[in-house]
Amino acid sequence: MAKIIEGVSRTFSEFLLIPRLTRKAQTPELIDLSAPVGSDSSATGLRFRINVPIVSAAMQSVTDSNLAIALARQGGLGFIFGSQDIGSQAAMVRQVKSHKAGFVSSDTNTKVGETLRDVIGLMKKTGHSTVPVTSDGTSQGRLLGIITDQDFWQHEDDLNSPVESYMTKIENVIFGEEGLSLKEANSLLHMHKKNCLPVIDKEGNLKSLVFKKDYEDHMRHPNELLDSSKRLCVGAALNTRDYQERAPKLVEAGVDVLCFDSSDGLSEYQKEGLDWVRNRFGQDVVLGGGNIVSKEGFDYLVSGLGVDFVKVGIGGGSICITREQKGVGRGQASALLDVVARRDEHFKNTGIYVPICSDGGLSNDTQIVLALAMGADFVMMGRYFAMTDESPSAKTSINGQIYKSYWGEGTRRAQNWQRYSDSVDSGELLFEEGVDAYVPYVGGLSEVLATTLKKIKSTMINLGADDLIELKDNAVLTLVSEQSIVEAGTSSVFQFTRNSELEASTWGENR
Ligand code: MZP
Repeated sequence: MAKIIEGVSRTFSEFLLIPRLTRKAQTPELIDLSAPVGSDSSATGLRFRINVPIVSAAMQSVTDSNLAIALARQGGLGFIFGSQDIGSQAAMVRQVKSHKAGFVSSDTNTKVGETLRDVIGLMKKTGHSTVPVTSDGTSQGRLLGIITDQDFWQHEDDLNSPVESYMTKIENVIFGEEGLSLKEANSLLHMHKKNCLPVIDKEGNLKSLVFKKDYEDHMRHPNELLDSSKRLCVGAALNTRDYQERAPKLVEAGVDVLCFDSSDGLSEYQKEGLDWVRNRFGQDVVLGGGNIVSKEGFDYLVSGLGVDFVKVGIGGGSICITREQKGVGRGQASALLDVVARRDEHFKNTGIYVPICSDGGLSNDTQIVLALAMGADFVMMGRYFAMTDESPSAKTSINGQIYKSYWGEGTRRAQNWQRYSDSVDSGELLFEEGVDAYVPYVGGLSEVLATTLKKIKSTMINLGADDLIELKDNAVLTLVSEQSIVEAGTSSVFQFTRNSELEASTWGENR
C-alpha cells in the first residue's frame, strides 16, 4: 500500500523567523556571506567556496557568459546552460575564464612588417588597444615592442607605415619577469605610471599582460569570485546523455564547478554519470547532483563515489509545471528541511559535510533568507536573474512596461529533452514541463543583488548571526496561519503606488 508522509508539504511563505539577540558589535560589513560548494571533510578540506550564497540557474534564458561574469564579479557563481552543443557551452566557459584576470594572455598581437592599417583592423576586431609586437605575431613570441592607439593618429599618419616606426621598442618598454606576483606587477604599473605591463620569460618571450584597469576594477569589486590564477569562476551544467564528451571539454575550458542538471536526480542514469566524472577527474572537479526532494534522494547521490553538493527542488520553479503535468514534486520548504536533516546526520556519522543548494521557487528576498536559515548553503535562482540586464534575452515593451522573456528548460523552445527524459531512446520532449513567459525588467544585476544582500545581512543581524553557519544554528522558525500572512502586509492604510507596481507583483512581496 502507498505510504503517506506525515504532515503537509510546505512552502517558504508559510514560515517566519523569530528574532534572536542582536549584538552591538554586529555591523553589515562584518557579516560573512561566504558559503561552501565543494564538500568538506578532514581528508579533502573545503575545496570550493563562493563569496555570496547565490548561484544562477543553468537555463538558456538565464546564464550565458555575460551573466556568469556579472555574477562572479559580485561573488556568486553562474552555471552555463547545458542545452546547447558542447563546443558553444565550452566557449562560454572560456569567455568567463578569460574575461579578466591579473595576468591575461594577449589576444591582439602583431609583428614587424605589418602596417598601421593592419593594427587598426586588429584593434577593431578585438576591441583592445594595446598590441604587443612579437617576433612571430603570436601571444608567446619574443617581445620586440608595444604599440597602442596612443602611438599614432589614425587620420593624420600614413596607415601604410610599418608598425616598427610607431611602436615603443623593447629597450624602452617597462616589463615584468615571469614569476613576479600580481602585487609586484601592480606596483610596477603604479611606479612607472603605465597602463599595461608585459610579462616576459628569461628568453624574452611574451607570457602575459597585466592591466591597470583590471586592478581598478578589482578594487571596485572586492567580493569577486576568483580562482588561484585570479580568473573569474564559473560553473556549467551536464546532462546524463553526453557527459563523457561534454565534461572533458568543459574541464579543458577551465570550468570550476560541474553539476548534473536534471529534473529528477534520483536516477541510475545520474549515478552512473556522477561516478564516471569522479573516476575520470577525481577530486579535481567540484561536482554537484540533483534535483532531489527526499532523504532517499540524498542518500542515493552521496553513496558510492559521491557528490560535492546536492540540489534540492522539484516542481517549485516559477516556470515549472512538472507538478501539474506529472504529479511529482514536493513543497520546497518541506523538501529542504528533510534533506538538510539527512545531510546533518550524514555529517555526524561520516565527518563529510555535503553543501545543499535550494533550487527554484524563491519569489522574494525573504524566501532566500528562509532557505538559508533552514539549512541550505546556497540558493539557485532563474527568474531573479532573468529579470536583469545581463540575462541573455532581449527586452520587450508590453503596455508601456519593459519585460524580458524567460522560458523553462522543459519547454519546446529550450528543447532540453535531456533534462526531462531518462529513457534511453527519447531524443525529443514528449510533453512540456515548463512555460514560456515574460518577467519584468528590473535593471542591472549588481544593484538588484546589492539590495538582496543587504536584506539578508539585516535579517542575520536580527538573528544575532555573523555568518551563514550561525544563521542556521540560531534560526527558530514558526509556521504562520493564513491570518498572519494577511497581518504581515500593510493593513487599513492607503498607499501611493510607486513605480513598483510591477516589482511588488513579482519580486519583493511576501506571498
Ligand atoms: P525559479 O528561480 O525561476 O523559480 O526556478 C529556476 C529553477 O527551475 C531552475 O534552476 C531549474 O531547477 C528549474 N527549471 C528550469 N526549467 C524548468 C522547466 O521548464 C524548471 N520546468 O523547472
